Amino acid sequence: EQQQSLLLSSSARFPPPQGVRLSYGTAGFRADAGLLQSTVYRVGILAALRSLKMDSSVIGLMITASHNKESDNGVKIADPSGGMLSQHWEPFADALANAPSPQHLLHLIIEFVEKENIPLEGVRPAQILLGRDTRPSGESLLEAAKQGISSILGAVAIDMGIVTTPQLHWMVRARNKGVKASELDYFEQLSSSFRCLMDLIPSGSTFNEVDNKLVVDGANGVGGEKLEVLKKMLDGLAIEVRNSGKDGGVLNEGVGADYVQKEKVVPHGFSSQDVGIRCASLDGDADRLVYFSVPSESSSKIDLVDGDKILSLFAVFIKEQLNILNKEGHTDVNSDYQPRLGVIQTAYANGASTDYLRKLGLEVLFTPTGVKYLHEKAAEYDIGIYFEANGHGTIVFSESFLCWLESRNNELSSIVKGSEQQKAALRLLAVSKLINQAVGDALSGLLLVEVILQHMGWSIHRWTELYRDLPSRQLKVKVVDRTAVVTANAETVAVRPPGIQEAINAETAKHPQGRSFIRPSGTEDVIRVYAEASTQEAADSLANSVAKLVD
Ligand code: 16G
Ligand code: ZN
Repeated sequence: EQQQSLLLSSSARFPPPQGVRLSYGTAGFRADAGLLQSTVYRVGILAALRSLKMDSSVIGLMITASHNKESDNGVKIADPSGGMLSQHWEPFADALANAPSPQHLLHLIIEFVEKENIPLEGVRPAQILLGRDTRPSGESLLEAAKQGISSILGAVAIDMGIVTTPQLHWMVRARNKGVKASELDYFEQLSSSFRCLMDLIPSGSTFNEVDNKLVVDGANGVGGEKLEVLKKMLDGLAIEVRNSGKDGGVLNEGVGADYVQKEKVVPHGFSSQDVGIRCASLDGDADRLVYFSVPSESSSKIDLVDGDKILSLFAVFIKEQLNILNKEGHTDVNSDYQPRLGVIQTAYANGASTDYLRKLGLEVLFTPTGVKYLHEKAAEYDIGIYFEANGHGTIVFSESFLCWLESRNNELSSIVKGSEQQKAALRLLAVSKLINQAVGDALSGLLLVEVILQHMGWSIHRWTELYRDLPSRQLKVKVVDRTAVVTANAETVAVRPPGIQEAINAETAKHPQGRSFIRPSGTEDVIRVYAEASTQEAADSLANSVAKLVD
């Protein structure tokens, strides 16, 4: 009774915008910030209900539009594990966001609470951690989220302030595991596991001191400012942050991982002075990371090191540690456990990366685009490494493997302390602490890249040369109804409209090493086209002819 009148009165203050239909897409709701007050308010309600449903575990609510332009904003939910909101709740999120009136909203909530058996009384209060990126609109949207949360009786909102998306996911996960979860705890975990990996670098490593410098493009967002803090806690790595947002640059404008990866040109703040230097770029909420270098003084082109190559670097390192660990030697009961290592990519992965990974003997799987699909697949392995070409990815370790690794480490240290095998075990344990287990995290990914390069003694050039990317082209085609395209097999095949896949196949067959696919975007009203082939001209021409088929 009291609950119902509270919901009615408070939702009346957040009328939904007229004539727009929002959908909880691949990465939550995203739109022009001016349209989002009511949506964020309602997601606040949803977060509180989700917490109650999950035995009052902590839920995360993040206000960000990632790499979108500054005037956009968005909101998404982190589940108790720190992962994405269960897909099974997405239709409810859509319905809530689009309910036309307070009465409709209330009705939806009552119905859903009943259907999902959500306990509203006699349980611990719902708890929600709130975070936002640096967008100016974040402040008032945060207020709307708080109002939504407090319209569920007893629900508690804890504001973490301006944080990266992965920081908030990490904090949610940590809190639910009962460990300390402040920003300082996050920084301490990253810096101490980084130090541990640095201390375990083989003494013969040929890493060149001049290679020691890293320049990072912070996209004028939250990542740069956090990295400024984190870098002071690190030894053995010199980081210069540019585009930290303090020098007047605009968020994501000519800067950031999305720009660098799509345009393949130097971001603002970088120039021919940086030839040969190892550079990295974060996106607006620091959940994507790409590397690049400037090959020559005469052009603004870059050599891009994308998510596929970061994945490959991680895979090589992890595989090396597993090999050391499994070396014949001491025969004891525990040593014959064979951890399952899986690598997860999407159709956007450059074909050359997939070939390379398979030649290393790795099991490579594909899922549709979107972190929720990749993460879920990766979690089926003892060690699952996933990356999107755009730079979002991480390594997830199973609990059972980590337990086995702990006990293996103890055994090994009682046989010969400091053996190569024990070091490999320690390295894997440190990686599991350094790399964000909840979601892709540019800051933790960056530290892992850095320590692996030092471990291998590799320059960025050596890393780039692991394999050579096939030339590729991405296009988008504006369409009236993007749902007309339906895909299957991890988006590699278009099953609708009828006949289109045959036509794509016919175009593809004209080009050596050709590959092409189309898919409806999850974030924009467009059909995306991807093509790769043995030359840039061929990739461009293939993309163009496939785009014509869509039009
Ligand atoms: C979102 C996804 C990203 C995906 C992109 C594709 C998350 C956290 N983010 O940004 O993984 O690559 O959408 O966008 O899942 P598109 O559907 O418009 O191509
Ligand atoms: Zn992002």
